[in-house]
Amino acid sequence: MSLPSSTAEMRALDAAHHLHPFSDMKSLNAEGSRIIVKAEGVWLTDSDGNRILDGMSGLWCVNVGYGRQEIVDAVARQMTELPYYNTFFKTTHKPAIELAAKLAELTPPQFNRAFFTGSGSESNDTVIKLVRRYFQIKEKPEKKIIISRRNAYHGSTVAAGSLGGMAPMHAQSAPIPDILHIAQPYWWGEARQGETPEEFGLRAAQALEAAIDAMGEDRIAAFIAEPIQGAGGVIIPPATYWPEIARICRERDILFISDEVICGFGRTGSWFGCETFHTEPDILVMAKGITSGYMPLGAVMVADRVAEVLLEGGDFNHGYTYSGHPAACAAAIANLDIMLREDLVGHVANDAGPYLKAGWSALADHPLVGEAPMTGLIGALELTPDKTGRTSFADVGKVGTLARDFSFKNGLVMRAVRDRLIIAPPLVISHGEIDELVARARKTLDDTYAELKRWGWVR
Ligand code: PXG
Repeated sequence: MSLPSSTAEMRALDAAHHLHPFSDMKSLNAEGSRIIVKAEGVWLTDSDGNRILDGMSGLWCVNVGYGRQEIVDAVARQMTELPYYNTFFKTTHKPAIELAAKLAELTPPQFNRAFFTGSGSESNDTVIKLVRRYFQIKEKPEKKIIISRRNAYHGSTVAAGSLGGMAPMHAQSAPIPDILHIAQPYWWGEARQGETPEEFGLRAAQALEAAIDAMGEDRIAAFIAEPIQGAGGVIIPPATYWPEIARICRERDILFISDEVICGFGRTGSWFGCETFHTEPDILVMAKGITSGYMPLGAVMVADRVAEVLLEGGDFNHGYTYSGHPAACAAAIANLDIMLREDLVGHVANDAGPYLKAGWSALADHPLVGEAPMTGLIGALELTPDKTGRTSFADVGKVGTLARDFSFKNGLVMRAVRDRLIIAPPLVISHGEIDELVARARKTLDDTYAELKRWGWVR
């Protein structure tokens, strides 16, 4: 069959045959999916010709923006020369060699070796095996528990979903053993009455120390965290959190894994989120921005002190058909060349980031907004019925969804997590586009507020 051209017919075909990720398919099919047909810069076009500002960089990944012919050409050249070869059985190829060396240059100095995967989930599955293998080789096989955090997102495979702290995922697929979840540093949602962000940040970090003591340091292999929890709602920790975590990781015999799938590649105004927050990880988890989403690719970077042990340990029995896929590596190389040439990290740190933050912070004066945090080009708006009291709406998630739908109508993609609106636009966003984004976000807040008044949910 060939694809019909009308939106209605395409929607019907999608509803009949396509199962979407993380979706209630019955209600989605009744409503019909939005069909995106093309994109350029920060702008999406749907099948009805609407232009929508992509405030989410696709799914937190299109860092260099859409329409980069240079990446397309690099992939096409690689596909012509060598579309596929594996990196098992004593072979390698030029794109994998070049990308691994490039990542060693761009990451903090302790990182010199990359293991390639096809996604962030595969990267985190790799990490679980890798840290357990590390302690096996060190003859401490009982050190295998990995500490993570509630509401963390580390992917969707059985193991990565277990590592994550998403209760609705665990409810549908029980987590694998030997993973422990501690508190998240979410001041708005979880601080005690009267507790300052600084006090709360310290308390949340010390939950790591308490967990290590409770389980016994001889059983803990690692702590994994996103520098800023993305899918959990853009939870930017209080300033006291990361220094205290860094102290604990330094003092204890555990590995620290920074999941940079969202925060990596410029998002927070440094190459990696760990640099923005001054932590010293042993392992970096990557995907998304590594290719700006043009091709699927993930990577795990291993610090020298870990790699040196692994290199002495014989076979590491792990790998994927598409580990270091040549076309995906070619996309990553071209993408990183663009980021370097255009100094997109500097652009986020010194120009687009501060400019968006100024406009975004001003939204905190809106009666619906409790807080409006932003670091680099990743931010959130906490929606609340009472901005003085850190209170939540009774039916959590309903207002967030309402606001997200208004946002789409207003030509801006924002995501809603519970009643928190989040954005992470392409790093190339211009001042004019930022003005447009902030204006559309404010209109979305006004529309949502007016509707909530009609419902009698706000005064
Ligand atoms: N780690 C982090 C921090 C992520 O955000 C993954 C790992 C897994 O990556 P893959 O490539 O396997 O999807 C992610 C992915 C959302 C959303 O709704 C977020 C992600 C994926 C899908 C949806 O915000 N993050």
